[in-house]
Amino acid sequence: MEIAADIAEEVGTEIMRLRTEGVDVAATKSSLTDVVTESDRLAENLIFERLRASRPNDAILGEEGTRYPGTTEITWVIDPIDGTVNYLYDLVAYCVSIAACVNDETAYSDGKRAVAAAVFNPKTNELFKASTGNGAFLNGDPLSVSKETVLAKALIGTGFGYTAERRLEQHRILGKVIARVRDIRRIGTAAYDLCLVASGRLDGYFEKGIKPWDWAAGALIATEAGALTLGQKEDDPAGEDFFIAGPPIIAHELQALLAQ
Ligand code: LIP
Repeated sequence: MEIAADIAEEVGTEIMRLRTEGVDVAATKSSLTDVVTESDRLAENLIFERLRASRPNDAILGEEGTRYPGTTEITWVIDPIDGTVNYLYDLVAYCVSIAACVNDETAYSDGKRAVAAAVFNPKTNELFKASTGNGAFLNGDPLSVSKETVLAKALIGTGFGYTAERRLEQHRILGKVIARVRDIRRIGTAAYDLCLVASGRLDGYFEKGIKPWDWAAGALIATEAGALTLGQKEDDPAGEDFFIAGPPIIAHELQALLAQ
């Protein structure tokens, strides 16, 4: 956890410095709006170097293409900048997300589960971290999820994908949810959304189509703060198809609503 926290803080500080020098789109991925900047690539390379120095035999999986095989049971799952579009527009939420994961087919749809993690938002100087069974923390203070139990009073975070087809489906789903909750927040980074659930500053979160590097660290931080993570149907693991997180009652109420 301290390795993840130290690297996340160093790299987050560096990408914020780079942002002041101006940022350009280096490439696009799944669509014209699914962008990657030179900072994304630099940040992933820096995280890779730091992890290779600290944990030379672990595997590393990164959003921007790192696929480094290891010989231990640990795979580091990293998102160098979660909230890339927010970073491009210099908006207030973008994070470095770093998780040390073990294989666990019962956990999430990618068959991995974080055992130690850190998410750092340099714009707000918020360092979230957790390790299995030891709780979740924000800048050293312990975190716990919201005590809200009524869905109609719940502030719910969500997000949208990068293709028009996926967005139309998400718009349809959102139309069912928005009338049944207090309000919706679309902050633009799943890792931060999950940390806000851990902090009780969102009462719940759902999204369709996020990737393992988006959820790996934030999911551990949220569950160590008392959140439940669920898939769309009762026995589905949370993951790319559907990711729901919140205090147990809200998570189950969201799942029931989304299952409709
Ligand atoms: C982002 C996710 C967010 C989603 C965005 C985007 P990225 O990840 O964290 O939840 O709604 O569309 O996928 O691409 O900024 O690393």
